[in-house]
Amino acid sequence: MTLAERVAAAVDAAPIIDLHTHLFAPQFPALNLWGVDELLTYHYLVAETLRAEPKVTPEAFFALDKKAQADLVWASLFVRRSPLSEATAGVATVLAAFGLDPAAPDLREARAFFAERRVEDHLEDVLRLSGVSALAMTNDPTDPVERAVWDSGATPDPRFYTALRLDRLILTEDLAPELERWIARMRPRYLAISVNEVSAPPRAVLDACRDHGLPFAMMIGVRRAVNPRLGVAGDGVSTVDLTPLERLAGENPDVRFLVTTLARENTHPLCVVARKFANVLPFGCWWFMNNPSLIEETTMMRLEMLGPTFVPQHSDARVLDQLIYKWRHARRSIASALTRRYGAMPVPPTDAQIERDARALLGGIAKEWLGS
Ligand code: REL
Ligand code: ZN
Repeated sequence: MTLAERVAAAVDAAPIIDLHTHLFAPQFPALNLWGVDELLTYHYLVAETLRAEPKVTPEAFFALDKKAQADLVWASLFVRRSPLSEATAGVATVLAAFGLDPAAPDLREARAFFAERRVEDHLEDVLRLSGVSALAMTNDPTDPVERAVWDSGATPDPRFYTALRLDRLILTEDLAPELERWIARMRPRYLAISVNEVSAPPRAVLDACRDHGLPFAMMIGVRRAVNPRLGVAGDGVSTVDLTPLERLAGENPDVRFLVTTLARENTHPLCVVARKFANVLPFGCWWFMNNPSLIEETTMMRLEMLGPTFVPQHSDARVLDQLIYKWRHARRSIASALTRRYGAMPVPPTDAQIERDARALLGGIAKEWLGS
């Protein structure tokens, strides 16, 4: 076997812990998205369709029911054009993984296939096909649908880790008791927030992380609603100053920070911050960075600057089936970056070394940070 083949085999075999998704355990049935219509109405594809079809206004698109939206996306991005973007290529990968034709003229065959699946079997198949052993949800107690499930006393499938999302909860006036209450109820693996610029979170958040030994995840550089007509597809990006992150990490050495940035330009400064502060863990190539070329480039940079002490990817999946493509594509990029770095070593790595590194990067480091 060539070095590239040995590395690819080790990366494919390593169990994945997916640090950030928008998926839900089966105990949250109303929030579970899966199947071809959900795949095609993913907001990445909505943005691409509205760009390809300028005569369709966002308002007209959103007025259609889900099936009609999916038909339009399919006709526009898969039939009239080739699925070259990462989001379209992803759908093709998923369909092919289930033995469906990614070049079909319409969605009849795919819909019939998904209509016959039982959701319980489908979950097991997707986890197996994607190599994911555990994944973090995004849990927001201010969402009434999600909240009702927590209030009903349900306990999520243990493969679905909880992550307490603070984007909205943080606006609560008396935050500390709310945090205590939801940490006790959800038993989250970490607290998380998405922000445009970095600023110190409220004291109550850092105290809660410290007291409960939980990491604080910051997802940095999103500019919400730059085109509000696109709804959830209308968010943008900005490059941000990471100096406040240095301060935060330096002043709180007993708090661990999981950090991902949305702008390509922030990837390098984040590596430098992580070199200075061991309590900062770069994780994943977020959203607009989740493209094979950028994952490979970013993973190379992180390997060169940090060695195997980071988490190369999280899927951010919103639709269960996306785990298959997001991880198959990411694994190829990660394997390719690793092969190049091993190729630069004067002595070729042993199989045991490759396996050790792949397992650490795909799941081991995440497990250490989140507890098993
Ligand atoms: O967690 C987030 O804030 C983002 O990942 C999401 O808001 C975003 O819409 C997501 O679907 C991107 O992949
Ligand atoms: Zn997300």
